[in-house]
Amino acid sequence: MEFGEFLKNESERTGIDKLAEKIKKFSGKTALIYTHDDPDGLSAGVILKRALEKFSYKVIVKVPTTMELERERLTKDARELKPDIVFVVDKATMGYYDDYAEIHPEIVVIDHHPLLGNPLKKITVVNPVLDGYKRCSASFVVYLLSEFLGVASTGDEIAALIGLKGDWAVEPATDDISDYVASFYEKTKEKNFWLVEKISSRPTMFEVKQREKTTLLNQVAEIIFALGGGGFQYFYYDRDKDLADVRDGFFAFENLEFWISCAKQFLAESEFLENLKAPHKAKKIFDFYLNDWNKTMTFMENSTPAKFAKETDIYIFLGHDVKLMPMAGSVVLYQLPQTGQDVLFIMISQMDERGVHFSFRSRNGKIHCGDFAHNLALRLQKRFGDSGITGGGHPFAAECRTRSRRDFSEVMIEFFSALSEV
Ligand SMILES: [Mn+2]
Repeated sequence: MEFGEFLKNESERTGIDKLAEKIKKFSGKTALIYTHDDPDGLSAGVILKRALEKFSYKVIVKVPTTMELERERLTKDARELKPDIVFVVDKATMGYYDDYAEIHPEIVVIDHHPLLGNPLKKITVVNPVLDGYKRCSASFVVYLLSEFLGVASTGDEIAALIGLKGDWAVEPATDDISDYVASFYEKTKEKNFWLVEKISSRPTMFEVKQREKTTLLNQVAEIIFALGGGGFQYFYYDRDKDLADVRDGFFAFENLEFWISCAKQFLAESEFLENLKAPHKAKKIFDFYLNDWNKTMTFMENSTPAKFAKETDIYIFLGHDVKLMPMAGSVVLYQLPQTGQDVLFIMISQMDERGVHFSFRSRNGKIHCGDFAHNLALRLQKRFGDSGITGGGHPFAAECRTRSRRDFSEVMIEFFSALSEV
């Protein structure tokens, strides 16, 4: 199917056509955009802001450090900022968002996560995965909207790509492209080949199954990931006073928006960094990030084979306040020796007041990571009488967190009991 036909069908199916009408109707009004602080959310926010500005909107962008939009935050902002319309982008599709209709009459959720809770009836929702899962991104959904409105440019296409990369819906370095976005990818690949062409350069967090080739798109998505808090809202203001004002993903948003407004072709990631709005600060943050990344990768070389069960080599890594743990672990997972049919990598970070964080990564999911993490959380909840301890995920990746300081030896007793039962 050609992209044009895809756009027409999907706009009808997902309600992008109706949303476009609404956007035109509100021309010249004030919009408040809440977006997620990861590369996808940031890219989606940039595309949406650019589109609304073409219709003379005054646009306010907020990049909260929380995933879901909280009632209190919306209530306060609606009162103080008096927006005419509110967009909630890449921040999950939660059933309880429907109740926010009582806080503001015009709420629009644009998302690509499966619905959690009851279907939404009182607010506007555009989410292509509501009737079945598809690998895509919020940036892609907003890009479709921008195309439908007739205001998308090359910069918006590139922003859509950054979000798709950030959410692993496209893997240009290994030619793994989600079917759902294939017609768009084919179209944009011709135009922006320099961005998705395979190169031998610094491998990124996205080079998991191979480390020989990457693309400039992968490198850019990783830079935006680092500037946006590295998935864990970690901004390096505690290490450098120059970075004192970088407290959430808004810094990354502004820098990405600035670059997208010209979207000039570049030859290396260093050149991309130089062309951001605040290149000096951005470079500092990215250097801190790379330093943490390399340190963690080095620590993880000392992972220990712990057990062989269910045809799986199980390795353990234990460290103190480990930065970027699950991301680095996803790469290390493929470097650990495999003697059986599968490898499971369990990472443990003791984080003092912030508790103990377990990350699980599996190559083939023979031992279900999500079940292990969930079971561990239940054990820890029981031992400490704390329902705030959480754990879960899918077969290949899962997390478990105590979230507050707990006796480390007791946490480990529960962990090893759970492991011994595998
Ligand atoms: Mn996303």
